[in-house]
Amino acid sequence: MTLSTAPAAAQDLSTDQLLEAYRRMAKIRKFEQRLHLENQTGDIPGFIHLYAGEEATAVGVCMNLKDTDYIGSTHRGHGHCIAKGCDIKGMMYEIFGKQDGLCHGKGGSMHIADLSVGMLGANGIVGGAPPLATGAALTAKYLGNHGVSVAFSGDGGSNQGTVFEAMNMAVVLNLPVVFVFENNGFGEASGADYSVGSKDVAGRAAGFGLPAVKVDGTDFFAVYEAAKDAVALGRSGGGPSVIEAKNYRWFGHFEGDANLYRTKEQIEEIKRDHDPLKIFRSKVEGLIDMAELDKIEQEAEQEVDESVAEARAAAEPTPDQLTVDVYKNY
Ligand SMILES: Cc1ncc(C[n+]2csc(CCOP(=O)(O)OP(=O)(O)O)c2C)c(N)n1
Repeated sequence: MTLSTAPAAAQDLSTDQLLEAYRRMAKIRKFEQRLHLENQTGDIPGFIHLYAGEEATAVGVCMNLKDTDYIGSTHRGHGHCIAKGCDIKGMMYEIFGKQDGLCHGKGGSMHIADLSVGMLGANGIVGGAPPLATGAALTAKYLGNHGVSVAFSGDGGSNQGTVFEAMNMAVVLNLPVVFVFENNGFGEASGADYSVGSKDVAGRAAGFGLPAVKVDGTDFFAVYEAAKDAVALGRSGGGPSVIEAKNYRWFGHFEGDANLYRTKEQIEEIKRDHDPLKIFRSKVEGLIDMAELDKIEQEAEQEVDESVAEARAAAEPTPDQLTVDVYKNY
């Protein structure tokens, strides 16, 4: 593919930014593939929900954000964390419940947070992110700092009352928040075509007076373009908006899910035809040397290897550390 036929966003982004986007997607993929194996050893406390297959959505959105912007995430939050800049080692320590984890081993996979990069937290409460991100957007508006926040939710999460309330309040107060719905087709084992009454997640936005777009969530460039517009709208005082990103999850709902609601062939087809990393490669052909992308994947794998080895060997929280930071001190 030549420069002239590359997606508009590929020309908008510098080579360094394109490489960074691929680096974040490759880190997510390697991190999740490795966790799939590590979980089988029984050494990871609690549940994990893997994000592999959805990389282009988190990275396409977060490449438009600064550290001072906030995101709220879901139970499937590792990809959002990595896309927003969380340290992989700090995350791996956290998932293994170690004292040097990003939340000192007390959050685990579903509660990783790092305010230093604007990550408000993964969230075990489905529909938990929209109220939090709306609150962060209210803070940004009040401070007048041009900050924007993003709420990630799934198609299942889109049915929650918390989401409706947050969208309504965001419109009423004209807040700089982007509601991103990752429609991977399932909430646990229930198809979105069953559980979303209107069958149209983005279509609900109109009922709240919100502009909305639907994008191919496996195409980094499609997501990047949509998020660029939505973030610019919020930053310039234009208010909230909605993005529905259609994507696919490669693994089960949680690690341990027997995946009985889809066939092996369907999962193979998803991996073959809807791989965000392969799609990215096809779109930057002629712009970027594929060997550079191979190298990025090797480096990501090495970083993940090291993080697992270190996390396994690291110390657990001591009993006195367990009671610190549990409640806010006023
Ligand atoms: C308030 C609440 N209700 C139900 C659950 C149980 N639960 C956990 S994940 C999930 C499905 C979420 O589906 P979706 O929002 O589509 O996200 P996905 O898992 O597909 O990423 C449900 C119902 C929960 N954690 N919180």
